[in-house]
Amino acid sequence: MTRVARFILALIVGLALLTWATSGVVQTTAREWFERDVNSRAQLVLIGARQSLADTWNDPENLQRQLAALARDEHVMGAAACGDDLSTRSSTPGFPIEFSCSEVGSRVRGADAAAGNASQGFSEWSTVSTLPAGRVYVSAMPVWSQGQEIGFAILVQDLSYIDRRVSAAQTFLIVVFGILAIMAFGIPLLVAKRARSDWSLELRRMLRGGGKQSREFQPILSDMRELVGRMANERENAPGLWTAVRLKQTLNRHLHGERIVILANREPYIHQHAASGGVEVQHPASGLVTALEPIMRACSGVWIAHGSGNADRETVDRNDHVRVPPGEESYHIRRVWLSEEELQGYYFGFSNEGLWPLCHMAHARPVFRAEDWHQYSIVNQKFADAVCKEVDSKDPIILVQDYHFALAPAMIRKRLPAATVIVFWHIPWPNAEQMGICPWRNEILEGLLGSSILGFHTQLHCNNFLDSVDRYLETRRDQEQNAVVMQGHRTLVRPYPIALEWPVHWVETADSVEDCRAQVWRDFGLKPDALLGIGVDRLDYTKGVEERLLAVELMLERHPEFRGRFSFAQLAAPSRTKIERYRLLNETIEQLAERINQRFGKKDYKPIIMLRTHHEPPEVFRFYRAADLCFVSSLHDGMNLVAKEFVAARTDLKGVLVLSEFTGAARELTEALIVNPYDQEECCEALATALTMPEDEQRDRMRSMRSILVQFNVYRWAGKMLVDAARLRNQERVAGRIAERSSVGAAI
Ligand code: ADQ
Repeated sequence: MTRVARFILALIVGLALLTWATSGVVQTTAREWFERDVNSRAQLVLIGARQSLADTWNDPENLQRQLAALARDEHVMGAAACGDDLSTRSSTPGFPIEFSCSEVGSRVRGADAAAGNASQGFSEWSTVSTLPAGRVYVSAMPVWSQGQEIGFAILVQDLSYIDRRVSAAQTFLIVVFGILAIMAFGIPLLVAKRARSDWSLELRRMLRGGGKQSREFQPILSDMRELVGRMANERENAPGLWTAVRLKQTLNRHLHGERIVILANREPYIHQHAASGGVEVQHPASGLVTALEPIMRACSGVWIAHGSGNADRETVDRNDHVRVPPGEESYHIRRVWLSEEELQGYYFGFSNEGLWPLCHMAHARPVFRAEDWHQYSIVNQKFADAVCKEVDSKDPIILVQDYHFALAPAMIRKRLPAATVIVFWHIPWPNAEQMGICPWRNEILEGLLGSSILGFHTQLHCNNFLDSVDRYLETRRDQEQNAVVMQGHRTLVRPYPIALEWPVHWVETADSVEDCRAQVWRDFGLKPDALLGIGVDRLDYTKGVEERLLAVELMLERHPEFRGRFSFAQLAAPSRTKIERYRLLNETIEQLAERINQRFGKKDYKPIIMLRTHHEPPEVFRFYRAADLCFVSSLHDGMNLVAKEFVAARTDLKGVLVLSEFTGAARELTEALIVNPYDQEECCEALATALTMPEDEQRDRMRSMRSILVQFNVYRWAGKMLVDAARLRNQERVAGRIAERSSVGAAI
């Protein structure tokens, strides 16, 4: 029983007892009062009538009339006149026979004797008696004539009306108590209900941030805020799955629906003139785009990028905006146009012939040209200006992507000092010695230190960056926070290993594994018992494609059982073809593939299937799902998303990943066959092991790697980074307010 029910029951029992006790008292008291009243009335009546009775005592007709006059009162049942010999001289009709003159006379005389009167006369007497019709009050009084007692008169009064009145009074009392009980419960209940609803309305209004905050709510409000904050923090750090919805909710809490601004060289959708006429949309082969596009779809905002497609200008509005993804249109791209000269110096020159080989240990010598550096600076400023135009507050959150924009963070900070700039460096960061060879190393480091947060894939890359700063700049290092403080501005340096969306929508929409396999087998004329390995890359020397093909060649040499059975399909998206080193790579790869095909190929068997063209994601995923193994042999790679995509594609838990130890991915996907791509023997054996691996083992390894991808997905990656940025901005806002107040205080 609830506490309230117990309280109500106790109250009802209490009130019932009180009503019962009160009604008893009321009954007794009322009855006494009424009877006393009847007694006095009887006396008055008899005293008043005594003389007239005496005068008509011997005149029976008049005596009868006198008695009838006495009985006219509605409560008098009858009256009688009795002689001194106790005979009835006269009585009204219907006088109760129970009170005959002889009966009452003995009592009247007896009363006189009992009163100690020695005479045999009559005295006053009264009693209450019960007749079948109800209770009556009987009173008698002597009658004198000329000083002589001549008899007595009897008056019988009806008392039943008293009982009726007493019972009516009792009923009234119970009704009054009932009404009181209802009011006693009802009114407080109504008042409490009203107060509670007013209270909760007021509280809700305040929690939503409206209304005046009354003092009585302060303690509860601060408790609630603390609780809500704690719960939200727990949810953000909870081990549960990060999804697009969770990311959106987290960002809404921290960024209150603000737009996200991304600055990246590559746009996620490129408009190209199709050979058949018209315009087609292309999804570029880029790890950066693969990772960031799901974030934009989830959160919306603007992606600022170089408009590189030959139909890009035709598809933008007058602000150079185009809404994407086609059909979904959840965010927009702002295209920035670059001249040939700018593109040559900034993109092909300094970014890809300077910084790219500088940051990757792939033994390609970086080329640093002053003109390239000049264009790099100009273009960084151009993009920084575009960012400042697109933001809609003075302290926006801006995500700057990759090595193309090392100078932009400081340029943005100069124009928007309160902006929170997150830079994510998608490629490795070299050690301090290597960094030292760049003639503009200081400018690059200072440019990056304009950011609020600088993210890398691994802790090793963070350490390399911090070492470079220590070596070349005058800064202060905050060891505890892993931050660098330069001229009062702090930059946090953190690892945020990049990941894939989960589930990957290309996998969700793909055909079954069996169908993918059947399609690939049909397209390339593979025998039913054939085994297929794949490599998927932009054609870049850091990806170790040469080393990969050499390992396949060695494997076919060492393991003749795979000749005629094993084919390796290399999907190679042409990349940076304007650069000599990339053109050379194209030729080398082509020649190498030809040589292996000549050496081991037959009329109906081609060991290397070279697919040197861009493939749209559905096609790439068809290969992932069809293959027996995927070989990622990067010589140095920030993360490498191909490795993760292959694992994500294998919903059947089959297939083996052979992965270079020099990728960031190798730190997470430890159940892959990890190899040193420079070690041809090791790679050759790993390929053979992969092709003979029992299905049970394949499943165990796949299951374990997939569990990592589910948890550490791109929503978590973005969520962690953006929440860190939002917290940092909050701290800076508070610090700004404190500084403002203390400067006002000092001025006073
Ligand atoms: P990338 O060097 O571009 O990325 P990677 O991470 O492997 O390398 O991503 C390549 C992407 O392009 C994948 O999504 C893949 O499917 C796609 N792709 C590759 N070849 C393709 C082809 N032939 N046709 C079509 N699509 C193809 C940089 C860094 C990486 C880092 C990412 C993300 O160099 O180390 O993992 O950024 O931060």
